[in-house]
Amino acid sequence: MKTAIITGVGGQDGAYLAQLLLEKGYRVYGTYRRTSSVNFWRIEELGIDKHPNLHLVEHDLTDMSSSIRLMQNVGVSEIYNLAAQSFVGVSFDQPITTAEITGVGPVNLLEAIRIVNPKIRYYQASTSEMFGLVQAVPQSESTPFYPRSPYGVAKLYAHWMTVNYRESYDIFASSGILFNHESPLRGREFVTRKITDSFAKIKLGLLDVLELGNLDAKRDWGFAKEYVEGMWRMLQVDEPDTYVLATNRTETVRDFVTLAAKAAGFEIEYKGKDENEVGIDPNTGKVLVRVNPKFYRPAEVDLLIGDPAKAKAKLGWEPKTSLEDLCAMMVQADLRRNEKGTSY
Ligand code: NDP
Ligand code: GDR
Repeated sequence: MKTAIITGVGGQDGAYLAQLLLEKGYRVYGTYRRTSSVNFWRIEELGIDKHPNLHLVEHDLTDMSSSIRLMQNVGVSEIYNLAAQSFVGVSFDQPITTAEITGVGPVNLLEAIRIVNPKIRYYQASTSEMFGLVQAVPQSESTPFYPRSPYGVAKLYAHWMTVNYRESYDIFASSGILFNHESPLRGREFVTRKITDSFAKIKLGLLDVLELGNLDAKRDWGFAKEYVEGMWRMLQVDEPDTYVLATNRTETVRDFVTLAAKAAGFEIEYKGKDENEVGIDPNTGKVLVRVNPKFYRPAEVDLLIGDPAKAKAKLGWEPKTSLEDLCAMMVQADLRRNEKGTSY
């Protein structure tokens, strides 16, 4: 039986990856950090929280001794490092915490692998945020990096350390540069889930208006469940490498708002510009969406669109779910949860 560690099993990707590895017959050690009220709603929604092969263990990415003990206690062949301070917006307010968790945290794991067992295969959750200010499109493995947030800078450090441990110590360390991927399990602070949850609430009379920041930002959004399959494939091939996972389609935040409104049964028309822009339901004249500059970031990543050709050629990985279907799936899940009064 293969054994894997997933750091950040309580997060969106951690939950889907745990489900995938359990289906493949793995024994999975999923790590979470101690907080005053630990919450496993995602693995509960997936129905895997009581799976006999899923073991939940406390571990903090910033504590290297905790990483060494984790690997000593568990005979493991693969580690998927998904834990991070992953919210770009917060990274501007907490740049040092973000550097410690998202930047240095992965090096704690890489060092622990070097010390405990250099044969362990390592996956690093890298990000399209490393591309930042547009240098070329579509972005691929060879596009130059220019991160635009403390989060992007921290991830870029971890990415290069992963490449360096691969080249310096012959460790099987792969880096997946994943573009935005969403799902009903996405955290509510991220824009897609904020939008789908808010339209569900507006529909049910639980919210008046949705306030957002920059509607012009363009993102390449895929379905998270398909992206974790790509992570797994990266550790099954003969050689460690770096791969982009993306859909090669980009849309604005405004486009996603329109799709979500439609999925919730609203029409929407936009009026005004920049911070005065509003989205109005033409049938009722009601303002459904309003721009609030408090959600703007000090620096923005304007355009992301990824080229997943290498992943397709070398891993046989391809995205399948359209943005329309993904958005509708998220709106339906949020309608169900809000009707039951159980929305996380
Ligand atoms: P989430 O924010 O949903 O999950 C991150 C997890 O990391 C949470 O369970 C969080 O726990 C945990 N965590 C945070 N800090 C620590 C710490 N110090 N020690 C241990 N665990 C910690 O992220 P996603 O699932 O969306 O993303 C997974 C990874 O992929 C992240 O590294 C993210 O940066 C990266 N990524 C994500 C993309 C996306 O579009 N989703 C795209 C590209 C990269 P807690 O709940 O306690 O905060
Ligand atoms: P991102 O995702 O920063 O791309 O990082 P997020 O959903 O937070 O923002 C996407 C875009 O939407 C704009 N935006 C808003 N964003 C939020 N969160 N809230 C708002 O109200 C709002 N209004 C407009 C943002 O300015 C941005 O342009 C995600 C995370 O999952 C990272 O961990 C991951 O690495 C990248 O995707 C790829």
